[in-house]
Amino acid sequence: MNNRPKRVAAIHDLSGFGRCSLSVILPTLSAMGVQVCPVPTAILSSHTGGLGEVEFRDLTSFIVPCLNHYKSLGLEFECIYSGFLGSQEQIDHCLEFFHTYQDALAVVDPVMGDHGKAYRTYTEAMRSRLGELVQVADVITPNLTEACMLLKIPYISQGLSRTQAKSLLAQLGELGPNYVVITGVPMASGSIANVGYDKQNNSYWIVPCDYVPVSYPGTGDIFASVLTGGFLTGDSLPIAMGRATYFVEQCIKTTFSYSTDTRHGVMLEKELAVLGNRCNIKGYSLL
Ligand code: PXL
Repeated sequence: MNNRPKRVAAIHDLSGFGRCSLSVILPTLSAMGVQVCPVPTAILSSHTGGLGEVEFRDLTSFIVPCLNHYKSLGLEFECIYSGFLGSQEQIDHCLEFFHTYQDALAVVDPVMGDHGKAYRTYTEAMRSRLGELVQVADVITPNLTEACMLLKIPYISQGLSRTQAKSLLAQLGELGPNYVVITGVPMASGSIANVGYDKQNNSYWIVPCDYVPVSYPGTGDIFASVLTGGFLTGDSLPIAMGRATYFVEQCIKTTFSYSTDTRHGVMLEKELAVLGNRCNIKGYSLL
């Protein structure tokens, strides 16, 4: 019997300042007892959300040689998890990773934008090719902006009915993945919720979030990481969603109480221990 921790290859950027991407993915998954092998797509001095001129080094030429090294070692991965990409070719390189490890859980966080707008470095060509990654994914975790981009529909700025939310989830499921979670969805009832779809079991789920009047970078990365860690340690979809929602909410509420500059991200350091308690799960219900 092999009882080693589950192993994830995490193909994301490394942003030095601002608490996003690999800077938060590594500690989050490690705290959940999952081994993370970072495959950096780019190195940045900070995230691109309003911190001025960012130093950016593209690592496109690194990804395939890194994969080849792992293949030569005969390394096994239980999950391949992709996120922020630095160039269009990196989509092909991620596809190579997913094709090499066919049995691994394929998690694609289709990082492209937020609040109805694309991130600065995401070109139109990159956005249109991201669908190829979604096709091979088992799990996708777009926010509402990214969900609309993937479906090639205008950003929905008014609250969604339950029927509309289900329809978006089902349409995203038709693109390929078995599990779809859309984060930060404003509902017509006035609440903000994370909504999910398990295609195989034809079940739709909703986890309402407590409203906090601020937004921090990196919370999508933390959410997707806790969701992934949950799946790898035996959670069902609604339990993984409840766990990820609870943890991100704790991070946001703690950080908000300090009135810090939102561009600095959430105080993950203060909350990581919470992940060790497997009972911390936000309530979920059928959508
Ligand atoms: O959290 C998403 C993300 C990842 N990587 C970089 C970013 C952002 C969001 O702003 O700028 C470099």
